[in-house]
Amino acid sequence: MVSFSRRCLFAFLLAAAADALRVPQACPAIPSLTSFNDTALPDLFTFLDGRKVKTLADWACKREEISTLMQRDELGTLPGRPESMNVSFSGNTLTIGVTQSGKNITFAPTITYPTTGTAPFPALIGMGGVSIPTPSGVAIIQFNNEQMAAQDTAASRGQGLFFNLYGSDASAGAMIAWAWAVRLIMDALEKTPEANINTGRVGVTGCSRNGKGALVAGAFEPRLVLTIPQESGSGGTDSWRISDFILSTGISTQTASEIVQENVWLSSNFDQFANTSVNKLPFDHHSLAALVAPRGMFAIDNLGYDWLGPFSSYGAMISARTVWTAMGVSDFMGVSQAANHTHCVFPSTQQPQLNAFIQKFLFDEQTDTDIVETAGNYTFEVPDAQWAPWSVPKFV
Ligand code: MCU
Repeated sequence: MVSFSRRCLFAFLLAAAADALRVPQACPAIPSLTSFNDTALPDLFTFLDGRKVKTLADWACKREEISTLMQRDELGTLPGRPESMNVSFSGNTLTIGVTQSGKNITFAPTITYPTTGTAPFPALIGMGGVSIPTPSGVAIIQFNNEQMAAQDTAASRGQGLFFNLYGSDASAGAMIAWAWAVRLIMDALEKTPEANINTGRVGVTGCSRNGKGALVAGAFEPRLVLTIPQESGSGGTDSWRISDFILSTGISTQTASEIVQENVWLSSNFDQFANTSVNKLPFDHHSLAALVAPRGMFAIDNLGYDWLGPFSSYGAMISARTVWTAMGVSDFMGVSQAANHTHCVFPSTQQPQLNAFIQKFLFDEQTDTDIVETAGNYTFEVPDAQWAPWSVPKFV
C-alpha cells in the first residue's frame, strides 16, 4: 500500500502504479461470461464473481480481469516480448530490430529534440504524429503506427510489420499491435541512454483514430506516465453502450456495429459482440481508460462532431475517473470537451489545461490538474441511475 503524500509526486506515482499493477497470486477466477448482459457500464468495483474491489491489491486483480477480457473479446492478444531485440541509435533515429520464430522486422521511430530544456528529455510518443502543440522542453518520438499495423479499411486486417512477425491470422487488432510496438520503443529507449530520453517521463498522444491507439497504448504500457487521447471517439474514449443509445435517438454516432465494418482497429473476436449486443461485454471503454490509473491521463474532446459521440466519451470518462478517485488522486485524470472546432486542430482554450498536465507529469511540477470541463450541456456523475448505478469506494 502506498502513501498518498504528494510531496514527491513521481515517487508516489511510480509506487502507486507499481502497486496497482502488482497482481497478487490469488485473484478471483474469471468466470464463464456467456450470460453477462448489462445495459449499464459494468461496475468497476465489482469482480465478475460478485466480490467487491476494496483495496489497491483488489484493483490489481480487477485490472487484470479487465485486461484479460478486453484482449480476448475486443482488442486481441498482446504478445509477450519477442525472442530478441536489437537497437541502434543514429541521426535521431532509433532503429529497432526484432526476431521471433525465425522472422525479423525492423522499425525506426524518429526523435525530434526540443531546442530548450535539459537532457535527458521528457518525451511524448506521437501515435502516427502529434496533433497537440509541441510542449517546450519535450522531445517528440514519431511512431509510424500504420507501418506496424495498417488501418486503411476493413481489408487492412492482418497487414503490417506486426503481422509479418506473428502471422496474418493473429487475433490482434491494429491498436493492440501498436501498443506492443510502444512497449518495444520503451524497451529500446531504456537500452539506449545516448538517445537522451528520460524513460520515467514519457507520455503518449494521438488524434482521432490515432487517439484510440494512444489510449490503448497508455492502458497497456505501464511505463507511460501520461496518456492524452484527442478526439478519439468510438473505439477510444467512447462507451460502446452509450454510443448505441445515442444512435438510437437519431444522432449519427459511430457505434460498434459500424466500426467493425469500417476498419481493423479491433480484433475480429469483437465482431460477435458488435453484431449482436455490446451489453454482453463485461467491460466498456470506461474500463479501458481505468487501466491507465493512477498514471496521468487527459482526455481531450471536441463537441463539434456527432460522429465522435461527445456525450458517450463524457459518460465513459467520468465513469473511468472513479478509479482515480478511489485511489485518492482524481486530479490525475482530466476531461476537457471544447466547443466545435476543426477536427484534430487543438483549440487555444485548452492550452492551459494541457500545460498543467504536461508540467505535472513530464516535469514533476505542482500544477492544478483537477479538470473536468465540457462545453456540452451534460450532467453525468457516478452513481448515474442509467449508466453507472454503482458506488465508488475509497481504497483502503
Ligand atoms: C474519430 O476517429 C475516426 C473515426 O472513428 C472514423 O469513423 C473516421 O472515418 O475517421 C476518424 C479519424 O480518424 O479521422 C482522422
